[in-house]
Amino acid sequence: MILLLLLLVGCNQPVSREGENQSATIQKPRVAVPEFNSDSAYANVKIQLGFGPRVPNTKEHEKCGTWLDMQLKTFTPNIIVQKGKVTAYNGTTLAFQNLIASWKPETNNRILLCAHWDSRPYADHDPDPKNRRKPVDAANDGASGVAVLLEIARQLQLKAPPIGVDIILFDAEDYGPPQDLPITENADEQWGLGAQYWSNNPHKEGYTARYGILLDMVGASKATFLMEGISLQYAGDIVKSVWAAANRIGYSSFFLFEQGGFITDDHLPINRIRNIPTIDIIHLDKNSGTGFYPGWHTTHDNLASIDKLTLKAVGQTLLTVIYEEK
Ligand code: AHN
Ligand code: ZN
Repeated sequence: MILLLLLLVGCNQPVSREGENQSATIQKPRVAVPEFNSDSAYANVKIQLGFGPRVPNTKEHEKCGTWLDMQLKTFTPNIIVQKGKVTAYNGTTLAFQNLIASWKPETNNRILLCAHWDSRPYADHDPDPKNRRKPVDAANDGASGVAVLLEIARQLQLKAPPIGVDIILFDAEDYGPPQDLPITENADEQWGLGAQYWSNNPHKEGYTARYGILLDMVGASKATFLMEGISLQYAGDIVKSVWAAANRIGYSSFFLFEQGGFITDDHLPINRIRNIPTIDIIHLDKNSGTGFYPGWHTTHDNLASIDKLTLKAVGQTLLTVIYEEK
């Protein structure tokens, strides 16, 4: 009798039509977003720097590549290591490896997160000319983005995301010509060699994603992320929604609603060749002289420039974007 009554009550519930609840509110649905652990991200920077500069064709680079592969394997069984050769601006053949880690590989509803893991062979913007052919520790320009993505990978293993996610660690981004050489007209093609290769030869035939987010120099103290030009051109709506998420959760001092310059970075081939709208979260600073974070391509890009607060701001923003997605 009680059961019958319950059934009747159940039947009397008004049937909600699709879209009805959403139209009543502009608030995002409240979903549980995991807490990004910035101590873990910081440790990921430190371990990468422990190998030494990760310049392609060196044993430091090789060892770090092996470590990254091992780390990713602890967070998902779906790993593809894409190995190959590319030719640098000076004719040097670089052996590269792009590391691709996937969650929910079966769904087409997916997003792409990426960063480069190689270090620049030359600190060509160092204030001291003696340092300008030394390799860069690349704590910020390389290791920081990878460190944030490794912590996100750990979180993705702890709690399955609502959508498919691919994390790609690109190699051979930063082997562009030193700035004291004359600029050539194919300058765009001399950077992001690993990302160019992947864009032409994705790890799965016909691979695509709804959108992509590239992290570059996301670890320095008091970083400012301006809205980068190529990102706005190809994926303006994604820039705006990511910046809105960051501001909503309290990171307005990092994510500024201000336009920055056009940067040749790994997102360029992903946008142009792969046609995936991809944004670059990159530390731009109009007062630094180079337009980038002040230690860019100098020997000062080392562990001392890394600040956990910045890693947290970027990592928590990305987790918010991922777990609020549907
Ligand atoms: C140019 O200097 C043309 N692009 C820089 C892209 C880059 C280097 N990002 C990090 N390191
Ligand atoms: Zn660089």
